[in-house]
Amino acid sequence: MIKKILIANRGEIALRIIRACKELNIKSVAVFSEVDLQGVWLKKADECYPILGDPIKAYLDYEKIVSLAKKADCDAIHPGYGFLSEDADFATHCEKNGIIFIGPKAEHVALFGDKIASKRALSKVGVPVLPGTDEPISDIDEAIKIAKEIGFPVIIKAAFGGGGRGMRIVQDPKNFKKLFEAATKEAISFFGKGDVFIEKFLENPRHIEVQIVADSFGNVVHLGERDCSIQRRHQKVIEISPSPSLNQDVRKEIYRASQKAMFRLGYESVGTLEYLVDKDDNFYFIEMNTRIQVEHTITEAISGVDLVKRMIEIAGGDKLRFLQEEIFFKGYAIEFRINAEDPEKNFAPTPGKITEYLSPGGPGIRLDSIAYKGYEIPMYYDSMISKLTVWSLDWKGVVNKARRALDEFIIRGVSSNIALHRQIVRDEDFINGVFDTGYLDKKLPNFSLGAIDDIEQETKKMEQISQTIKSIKENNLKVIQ
Ligand code: MV4
Repeated sequence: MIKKILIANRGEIALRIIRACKELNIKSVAVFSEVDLQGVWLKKADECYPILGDPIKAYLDYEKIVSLAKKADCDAIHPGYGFLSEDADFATHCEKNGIIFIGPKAEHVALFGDKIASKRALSKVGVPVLPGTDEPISDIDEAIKIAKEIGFPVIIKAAFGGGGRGMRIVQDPKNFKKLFEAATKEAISFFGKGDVFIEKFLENPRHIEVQIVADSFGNVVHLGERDCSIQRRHQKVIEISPSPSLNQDVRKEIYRASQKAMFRLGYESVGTLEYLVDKDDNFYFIEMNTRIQVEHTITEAISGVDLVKRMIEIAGGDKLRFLQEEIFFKGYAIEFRINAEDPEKNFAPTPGKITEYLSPGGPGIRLDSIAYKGYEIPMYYDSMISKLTVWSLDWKGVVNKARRALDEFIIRGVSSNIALHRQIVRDEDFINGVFDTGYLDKKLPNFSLGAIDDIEQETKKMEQISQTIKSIKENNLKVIQ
């Protein structure tokens, strides 16, 4: 049994993991960089230790982190998402030092870090993948030959890539050489490895992912899918579960294929299979995430499963406490990522002090947030400061509730993407559940994203009220009490 966990992360996910620890009666240890002293999660952890020096390197310094875990008498480390969460060397380093890495086996972290190897492994156990090369390719003439066989357009992807880096779409064979070289160069500079592969390119697919939770006894359960099509520059903005546009037969098939594949591979922990879905509802596996994801909250909302708690128990050697037959999905959930950024300045991050803060609440609202009045958002990390998860019994209901919740949400001092979210939940296509990965780029020019004058409206309303009270008093009017 795990008794004490070090959290190798910061922000809302550190807080989320601390909350899970408390509910499991596990002690939590936070580590923090020089610029994170104001972090609200530090107040909630049982112990906190600083990692001095470069704020960016702090949460990546795994020798230091494992040494702190040992000194603080922790039996496990939770990596959260980002940072060290998908670093197989880190998982191995934990193991070597007698610390449990809360995640999959190091061999699976390594396997799924390689997109070519992932595709090969999943294809072998019956999951559909897009036509393309099943090995890295470096010979340009051969690459063009294969691209012609697949048929243009094709996409060149970095094997160890992410965030859209090292990726190039090729519409015309005459641009192939130039784009192939650019992809390889970018892959080397961002990921240290230049391996690339080629794949048939799908125009504006939907991005659907399946959540898996699996224990070390071979029990594999799926927890439904998330529609992550609403993205900007490969950053997810809104995620939805279940997908409002997926056909029920296809849904069943994508679950069955995912579950079977993870069983056959002996996968353990939480994990997500990412798929592209075309207009005819054909689905193709593209990559696997071996971490707890940002958007896990919507799966928790419709399934009732606490993914972080179950992930910790599985790492401690416990059996999964439910079977597939005991899981029932209820309603719809949407997650809105609230970022401190300026949509009018090309979404540039806006670090700085939050001067006013009012959070939404009420039935069906969940907030995973580190924001508070007075908090100074540091400039060194991701701009996401809050996640608003909204749940309701049906799609129309969840959209209405989201509109209400977003209207309640006030953050001042720094600009945020709340205005963007307010526009999306009023967009007819969104309301009708019609969106794919091309949605946001298409809609952005039509949205007005300036700071909303809700402060002006509020002031006007309050002035009116005090005017009314004044005139009642002046005229000595009787009012019904
Ligand atoms: C694709 C694709 C179309 N065809 N692969 C993969 C990682 C994710 N961040 C984007 N990915 C895509 N992979 C094939 N074979 C479309 C995307 C994609 C995308 C590509 C270019 C520009 C914007 C995009 C937005 C969402 C998805």
